[in-house]
Amino acid sequence: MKRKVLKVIDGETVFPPPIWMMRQAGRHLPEYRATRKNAGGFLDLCYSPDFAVEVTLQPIRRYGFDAAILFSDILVVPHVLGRDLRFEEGRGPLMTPITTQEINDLEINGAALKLEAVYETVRRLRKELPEETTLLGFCGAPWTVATYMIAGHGTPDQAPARLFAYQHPEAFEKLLMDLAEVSAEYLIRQYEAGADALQIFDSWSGVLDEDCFERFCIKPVRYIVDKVRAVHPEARIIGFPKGAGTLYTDYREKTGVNMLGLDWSVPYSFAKTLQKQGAVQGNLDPLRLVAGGKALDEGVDRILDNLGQGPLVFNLGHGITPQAPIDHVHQMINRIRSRG
Ligand code: 1CP
Repeated sequence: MKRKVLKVIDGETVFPPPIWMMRQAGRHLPEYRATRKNAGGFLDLCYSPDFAVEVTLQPIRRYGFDAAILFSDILVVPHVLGRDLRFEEGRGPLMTPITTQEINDLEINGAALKLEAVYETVRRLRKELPEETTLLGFCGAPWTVATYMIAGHGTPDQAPARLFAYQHPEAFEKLLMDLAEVSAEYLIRQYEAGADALQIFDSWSGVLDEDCFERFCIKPVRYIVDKVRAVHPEARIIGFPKGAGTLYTDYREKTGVNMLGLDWSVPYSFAKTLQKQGAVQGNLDPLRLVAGGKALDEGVDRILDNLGQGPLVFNLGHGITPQAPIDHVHQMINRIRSRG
């Protein structure tokens, strides 16, 4: 049996389209908040296969999505590279900003092996998930992960990382390629543990000029894709270069990802052009899910009307927000599935 999301990634049209939501396992679910309390800290959730399996399965049980995404975070990679990482309730991730000297001293050998708990989670998930549910592994793209390592926290436009890259080009390039190396090994191990496909989250690619987009986003992601495919030529990879605008076309062509995750600012006319070159995933504005009602129905219908006749995985254009009501998620799913 070939799972629906995998059919779409391979270029087939499946209608109604398979559905999952970025950040589906997380704070909009009361059962997630309860498990998080029991686990202690957020990293305890990520590194405990018992807890991580449980929270990965929660949205599948509740909504019957077509794909589950491994519960972890993109910042476990810098964490196993020795960077301190804290998650404070309501504040997001916090790290000590990395210096050029610390970049030069980074030791990448063996780092991916330290994420054995994640691979164990993937192995257990593949056994526990329904047969028809696709299991997605993931990592952050080097640029996006680097922005947090340099600023030490989330920022609206990643000014600290952009400035660092201009001022310390050599150290910055080393950081990106070190992250690419470890991330590739991390993805290979997730794949070997049973992930059906792999998503690379390039959430901050939209703040770069064209030249930096090429060097910081495309180049290291191309490196990861090549490295994974050198071992597993058939591996299916989803790229999500949020905010890439017209550079979405280059991103697929030059990195070699199989499917493109589209953010909600991508116009339908352009999305259709991208879909002629391969599968697309997206792209509902997450705030339509918060609003519900007509705003939600119209958003869903427009995506189905414009992209439903080609290879599409229905998703949000970015992660679900904690305040999105569960009823609205059901409304979205019912609307999509009733179009069959
Ligand atoms: O269902 C899922 O998607 C759960 C697994 C998952 C994934 C794929 C989590 C759990 N995080 C991520 C990816 C991730 N983490 C990204 C890429 C996707 C995106 O753009 O949303 C990014 C940028 C991060 C970094 C991060 N981790 C942030 C954003 C910080 C910022 O201000 O820019 C936050 C808030 C976290 C913590 C986190 N990660 C995941 C959850 C559920 C949470 C909330 C932690 C909590 O319980 O308090």
